[in-house]
Amino acid sequence: MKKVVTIQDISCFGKCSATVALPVISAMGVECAVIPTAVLSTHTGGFTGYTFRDLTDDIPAVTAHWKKEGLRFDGLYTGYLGSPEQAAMIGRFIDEIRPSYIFIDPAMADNGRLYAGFGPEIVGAMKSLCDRADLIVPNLTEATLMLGEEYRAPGTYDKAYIHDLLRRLAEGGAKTAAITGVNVNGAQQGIVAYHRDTGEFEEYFHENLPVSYHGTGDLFAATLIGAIMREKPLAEALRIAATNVLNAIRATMDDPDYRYSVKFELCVPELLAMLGE
Ligand code: PXL
Repeated sequence: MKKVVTIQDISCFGKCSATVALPVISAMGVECAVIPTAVLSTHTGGFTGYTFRDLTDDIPAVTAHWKKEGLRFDGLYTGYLGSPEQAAMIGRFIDEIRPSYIFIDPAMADNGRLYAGFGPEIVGAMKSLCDRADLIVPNLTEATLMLGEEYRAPGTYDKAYIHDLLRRLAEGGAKTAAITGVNVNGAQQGIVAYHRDTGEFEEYFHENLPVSYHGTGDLFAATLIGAIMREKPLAEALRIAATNVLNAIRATMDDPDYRYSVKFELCVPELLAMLGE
């Protein structure tokens, strides 16, 4: 059985980050360890008055203990960080623990804006982590922030623009860069990936559902690393991850509160069927 460690926050209510990664990756037959970057009473997307406990100081201590224990991981998956300083600590985690596959979701922004609570310093910190990755999955907002570009709304760009962003992102060092939430014509949205070594692109486009829920990026990322750990080729892993998100959104569309995330729990049977189980 493969073993992943995820480094991201625990939002006690609201189904995102670690509270999605743990159940989804486990259900996919992959062990999931966790280093929490912060503990919040809820996520920051639409709630106010949430608590926030920063766990930055714990990361070096956990790293030192795990190094002493000789723990080994097939994959590292990082998401939402509690502070920009955590990026450098995760860099040291990579140096000390040497996970075989490094997957970075630079979860910091969406719809043209940084998430509440982040200042501009998070952008360079996330970029430095992305530059060490085997695979990165920024959404278009995160990709443009990391490249110092203006955000462009859906329908105001073409595929050539996305290809250019991907090439420039991968120049920093990431082996494969994928941009999520690409929407060139309104009817469809999808993911476009670029492999730096071969210069090849891969993409997966699907129906663009007319709703939006919090936490879907995290569900996509968790499913993607699960599928990669189950040795699916990237194109198939992208399809499985996107389909799992679409299924979960469809299962939630009777529930109008976008803050409560999607009912991914109802979609585990279909997810396992996509893995061939
Ligand atoms: O889904 C990304 C995310 C993760 N964790 C926290 C968040 C968000 C997005 O708003 O607030 C705490």
